[in-house]
Amino acid sequence: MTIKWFKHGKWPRWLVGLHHYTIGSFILLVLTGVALYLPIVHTALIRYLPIIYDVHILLGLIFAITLIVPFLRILPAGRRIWRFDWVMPLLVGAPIVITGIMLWGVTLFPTTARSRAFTWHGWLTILLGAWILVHAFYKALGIRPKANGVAGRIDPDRRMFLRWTGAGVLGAVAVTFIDPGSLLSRLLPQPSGGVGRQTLASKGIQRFGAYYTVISGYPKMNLADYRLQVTGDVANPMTLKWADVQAIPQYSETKDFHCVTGWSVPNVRWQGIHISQLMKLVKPHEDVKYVNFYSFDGQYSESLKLSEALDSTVLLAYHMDGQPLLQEQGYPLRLVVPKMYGYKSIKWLNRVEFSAQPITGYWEHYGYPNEAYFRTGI
Ligand SMILES: Nc1nc2c(c(=O)[nH]1)N[C@H]1C(S)=C(S)[C@@H](COP(=O)(O)O)O[C@H]1N2
Ligand SMILES: [Mo]
Repeated sequence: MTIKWFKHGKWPRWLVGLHHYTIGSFILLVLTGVALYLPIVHTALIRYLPIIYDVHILLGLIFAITLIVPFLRILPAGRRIWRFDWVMPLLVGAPIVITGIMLWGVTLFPTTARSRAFTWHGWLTILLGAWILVHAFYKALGIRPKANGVAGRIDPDRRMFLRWTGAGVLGAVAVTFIDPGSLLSRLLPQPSGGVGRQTLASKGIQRFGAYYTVISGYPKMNLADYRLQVTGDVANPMTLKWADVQAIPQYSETKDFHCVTGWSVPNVRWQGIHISQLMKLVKPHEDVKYVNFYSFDGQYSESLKLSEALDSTVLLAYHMDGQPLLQEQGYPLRLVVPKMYGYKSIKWLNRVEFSAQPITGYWEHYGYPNEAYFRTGI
């Protein structure tokens, strides 16, 4: 009799269809998520990323609905289900959805909570993925656990649904706002020396979600060879050596950094110079409305309206958190536009052009908006 309960064919068609949809969409979510985040894949799929981003969010929202649907529909009475089949998607799926929504809602949540949400979004997905593999395995082998016990079968009802989903929601709030991860790492002994996490962290490496590049590798530059061209529609075009850049009075800004793909870094301290200081040197003509930026990686470019470029938070930065930029982060000079998504903050900057015309920036060419102020939504 118990075996009859477990037969697939006995489940209503809509529930079986939903089950297959959820599995398929989970796989797609993992693939699109990896494409957005993992630098190697990210670089390979560059031209498709804006669409991959939208697909990921759309699938995520549908995934959230598929988690809730069994609750809204009356579940067939007497169809017992293996307890973990019920618990895992709710307990782990709910915080994945919630952390995902936090990543999506850039301006709605504090950056510190969002940067933790990013970490947990990944780890919980790995956990759920691993469990789905285990699930697929025992299904394939036709293993039928005992009817009772922790791993036994139960009659799913709405109270359980609420309890497990609620636990997942609370869990999401706890890990993003209380951060047990850092408590844990303070209690655990820290690895000393070597190329351990600490060494990397002290270099600031762990602060950023990823070090992006659109070419293969990170371009290298000696300060002695470095030149910053300041050109365009100006009275007095100049080529600055590193010492000339250093001679310009330095400003400092502490701001959060947001990449459009979801990761954020709270309180990054940048030091560098303002674009208005370059303007004093080169004297742009009246008709200049845009500032265009070019990288010595030979590929990347960006463009800002003059008014945006003159915002007091915009810097050509050479220090981050008190240290010279890492090679991966744009050494020796990068643009920082804290009020816009990270793709505006062009690295390895070597040319600033004042112009009456904008250029189409690297990502803008692939469909990202020119005005990259933070937004929520597709
Ligand atoms: N030259 C260059 N600048 C770049 C990029 C790049 O690939 N090449 N990536 C941009 C994107 S999308 C982001 S989010 C930030 C990432 O900064 P980081 O590499 O210091 O983390 O740099 C921006 N500037
Ligand atoms: Mo980005």
